[in-house]
Amino acid sequence: MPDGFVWGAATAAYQIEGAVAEDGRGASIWDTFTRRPGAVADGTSGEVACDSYHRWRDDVDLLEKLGVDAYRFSVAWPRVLPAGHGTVNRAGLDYYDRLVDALCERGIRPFVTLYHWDLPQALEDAGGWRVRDTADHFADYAAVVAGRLGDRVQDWITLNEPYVSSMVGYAEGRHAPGATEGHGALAAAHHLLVGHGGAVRALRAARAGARIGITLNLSPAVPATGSAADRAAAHRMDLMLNRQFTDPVLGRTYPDGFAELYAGVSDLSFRRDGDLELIGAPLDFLGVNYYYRIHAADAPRERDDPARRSAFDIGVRSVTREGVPVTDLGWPIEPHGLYETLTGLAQRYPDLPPVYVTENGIAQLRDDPDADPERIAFVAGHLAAAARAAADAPVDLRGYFYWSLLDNFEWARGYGPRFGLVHVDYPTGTRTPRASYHWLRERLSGRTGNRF
Ligand code: GBH
Repeated sequence: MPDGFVWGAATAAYQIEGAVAEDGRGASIWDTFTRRPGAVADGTSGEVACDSYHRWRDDVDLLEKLGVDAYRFSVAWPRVLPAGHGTVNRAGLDYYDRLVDALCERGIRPFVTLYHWDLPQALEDAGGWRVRDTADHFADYAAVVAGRLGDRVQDWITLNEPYVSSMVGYAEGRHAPGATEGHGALAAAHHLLVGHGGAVRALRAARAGARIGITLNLSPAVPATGSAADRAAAHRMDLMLNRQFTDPVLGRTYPDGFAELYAGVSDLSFRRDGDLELIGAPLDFLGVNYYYRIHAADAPRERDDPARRSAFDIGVRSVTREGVPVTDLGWPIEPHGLYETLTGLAQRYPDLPPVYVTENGIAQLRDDPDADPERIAFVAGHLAAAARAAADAPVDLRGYFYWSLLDNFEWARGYGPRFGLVHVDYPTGTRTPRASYHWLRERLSGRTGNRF
């Protein structure tokens, strides 16, 4: 990788912090959702998680010894604004202030994600992302965080994976807030993007030198067979998963065929004049989270009546292809999908900003700090694919963040899946670096002059 390439590791607040009722933090939709019976596979929550709210010094030590240039973490909105807007909770900001200081002291560049799915419950009670007010509150929250951390933080990520916050949370119902809506979920997706645009504007106003991006989870949707029906299914999946987000953000346009896909489900009346200018304002970088390709097969819709359909009900089934290796979670391992994602972006969007891979990683189910040979091959394979994409296409690839520094709370799947370079023993909080951590440390230790 070129000089100046940023090597990092990533986490998210609700997945690692714990301390959900400490120092004035308000409730988030994940505190509520995890109490719903059956919502989380093992019945757990982020109540304690990795206890990083108390053990953050250990995390910073691990990052420093790893030798990374950067750490991507998220700020919990309900720690900063317990009701989502209004009164600022200084104690919540103090936590991130200390963390940022410690990172800067060690020469580790903070990449701050402002929203990694933990919406204040009070805002959900007022309509959540279905309503435009939430987008306005998000922009105000961004300004508050920038006001406190912006003298040391330059790199900001507004949203993590608005696809997941909207479509998995409000349409599929597998994530908080656990709704299965049509129009409401599409409105949520749109308002997330409006919130992104508002936050970009607020951050630029607050900090002249800010570098601002958004992180999208992108998966090439490839037809399971050559049939016309499967090809059409892959196209529908691409619209819902990728282009609903990339077209407005990178192309200042709504995707062709989107209104037809959701005819009868939603009239898209939440779109307003001026939204695309706001959403599509120039960015300093795009964050790409890549995990897998989707092999899409045509499938019957769950509901015949579009008025009763969830926005997830688009008549597509994800299938596993014979001969494609999978992770312990059943996710296909296809580094070439990252190549396709990056080159595809460059092809479709002539003004593509610099790109960071802000997440890429592999989970194992075994609770064993000594087992992770697959992780090294996974990372090496995806790095090679990303480098090939940057060589073959106009992709200005600036960095790679492994997901995750630590084993952590994997949302609806609880604590079973372990993505960490570092094993966490949850009962004691003990952190043990895995072989892949040592492998990466050795690779990074050979470099010179890459620190900021
Ligand atoms: C990321 O999402 C998240 O940003 C991060 O918080 C998370 O820990 C990490 O991935 C690992 O999952 O459950 O097999 O039905 C990645 C996008 C979208 C991937 C939903 C999993 C469900 C597939 N995710 N998808 S499955």
